[in-house]
Amino acid sequence: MQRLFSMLAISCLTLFVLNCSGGEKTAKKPPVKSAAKPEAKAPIKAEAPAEAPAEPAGEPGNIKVTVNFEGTAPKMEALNRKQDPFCAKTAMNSETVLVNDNNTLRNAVVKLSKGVRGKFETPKEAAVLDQQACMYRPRVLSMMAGQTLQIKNSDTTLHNVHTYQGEAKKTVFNTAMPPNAKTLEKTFSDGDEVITFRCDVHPWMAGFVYVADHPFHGVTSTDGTVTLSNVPAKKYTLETWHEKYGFQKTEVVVEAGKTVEVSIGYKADQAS
Ligand SMILES: [Cu+2]
Repeated sequence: MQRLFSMLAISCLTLFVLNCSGGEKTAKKPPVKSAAKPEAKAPIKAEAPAEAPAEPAGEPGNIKVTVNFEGTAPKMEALNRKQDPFCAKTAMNSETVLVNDNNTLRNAVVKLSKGVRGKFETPKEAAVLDQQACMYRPRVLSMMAGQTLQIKNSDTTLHNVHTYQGEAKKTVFNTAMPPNAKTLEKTFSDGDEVITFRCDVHPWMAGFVYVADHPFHGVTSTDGTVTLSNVPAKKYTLETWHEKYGFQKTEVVVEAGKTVEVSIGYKADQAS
């Protein structure tokens, strides 16, 4: 996580915001992310976002976000999984950077920045993170603070789920999951955080859970897009996060009943 935050200071990128109503491409300034270190946070901090006063807002609209990737994707090397005969049965490559055929970036979190106010219901259905063939599936997911996360182990080998929060890599929980372990259920009450999942048995295993304090978030998949739906009409800061390339942000204005299209680009050479 420290590496990710340090990258914020050096990221100097060009964002292109494409507004479908105007059809204009406007070069924007590089994303402004404070170089100051974020304040240390307690692992679980109840901010009670649901209690915040609702802001007046018009009819909702939608934001369709495309996360583009410019340049040559780094080669994802084969993982050395020989240490565990169960894992070694399945060949896997690193998945740190997955670029789709349409030059979009997979596994990027897309979200409205912290501070979206309103009464938002916490989803009743659980988010699910599985350990399959000694990989986290999905590798990246987003969920809401207060929502249940079910953590499963579908493998017939021992994993341990070691989670970290924030720059200081503070452990949130660390739980062994042997074969046939009971599903672990966790909730996170601290919104706008990325929780990193690692396994101390298998050092290549990595997963990332973004915890939002509102429902306007998602993760890019094989088409590199996320649509944030039913967003109250007004101006927002939209942020993306990727495990290697870090944060980017831009401004977006949601108009009632319309879908605004936004493109955010990462460059292959921007990572340290
Ligand atoms: Cu493991």
